[in-house]
Amino acid sequence: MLPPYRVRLFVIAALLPAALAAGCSKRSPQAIAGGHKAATGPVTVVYIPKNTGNPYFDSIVQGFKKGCGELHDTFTTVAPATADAASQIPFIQDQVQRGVSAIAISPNSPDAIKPALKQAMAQGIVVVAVNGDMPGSEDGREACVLPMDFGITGTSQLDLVSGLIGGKGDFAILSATTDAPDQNTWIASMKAALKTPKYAGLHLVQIAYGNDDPQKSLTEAQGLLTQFPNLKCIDAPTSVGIAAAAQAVEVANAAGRVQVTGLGTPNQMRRFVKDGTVKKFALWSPFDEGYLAAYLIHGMVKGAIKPGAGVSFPAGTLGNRQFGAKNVVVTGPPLVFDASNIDKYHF
Ligand code: RAM
Repeated sequence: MLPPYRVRLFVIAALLPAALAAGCSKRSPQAIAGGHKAATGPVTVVYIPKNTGNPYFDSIVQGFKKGCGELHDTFTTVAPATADAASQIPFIQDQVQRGVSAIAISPNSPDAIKPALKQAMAQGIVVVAVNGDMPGSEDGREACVLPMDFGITGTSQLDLVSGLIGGKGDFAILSATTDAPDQNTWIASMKAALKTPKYAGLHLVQIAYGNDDPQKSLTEAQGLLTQFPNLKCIDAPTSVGIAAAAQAVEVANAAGRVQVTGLGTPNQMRRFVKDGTVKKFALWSPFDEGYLAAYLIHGMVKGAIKPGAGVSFPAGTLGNRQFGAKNVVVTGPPLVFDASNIDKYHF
């Protein structure tokens, strides 16, 4: 008979390998501190959009589902109810606990989520930013999928505004949250371009923030209409904001006097284009972003894709894609929608 403490030791020793194995398989396969090596088991991918209830992100989710389905990877999506700076942190931490192979995220605030993402990477989890990058915090993700070259998004927005109001007049921007990295990149480039002779006739009177919340965006848009009687255009580079701005203009009977443009989904904007409230706006395919990200992530988890400028990789039906600077891959192309083509698009 073994003394009781020996029995305890024996039991611990006997159970230890199984417990360790269970712990390892819960984690990203073959996780190693500060990096990851090729996984051989099933790939589990989670996508964390900015918030729930935004049809734009639903399209990205559909793209992920298609890509992950083709690759036989397991896909799930979770998101906070609001797009606040810190709202994604508990969701990231939860997924680290779950031991997923990869976290794809559309960041609400690079600064706020970077520490949690770094913890994920330290566990061997692949982290990819999707739809918005982490400017200045690129060490919080390994790669990034963007829908277009963000260096020209701002000026293409100004071109839309300028074209709609004859190059002259007051306009306002209705953005999402104050922290949103994509929005802030575009706003900064718009401000810089406004100092150049090409846009000298345009006068930016206000930047309002609707937090990608339909009701707040509507209230902000209505505020702009009352506060600036000479306003010629609202540019909302957010799918939530542009729909709210169009609604505000429609309700105020201001169509024609105040133009609305920006980035929106054809499904949400169709009725405003049909009734003449909105003449033109832009977007890309959010579905393709999710689809491309699924292929990129699968290759990274399996060790077949090592991000680096100039490296190219196969992305299913999208063909080969290539990393640019800072491990960014662009899906594209940007599209401009108006009454002549909107019925061709259903997302
Ligand atoms: C909104 C989000 C997103 C932006 C799109 C166009 O849903 O703010 O970040 O890229 O619109």
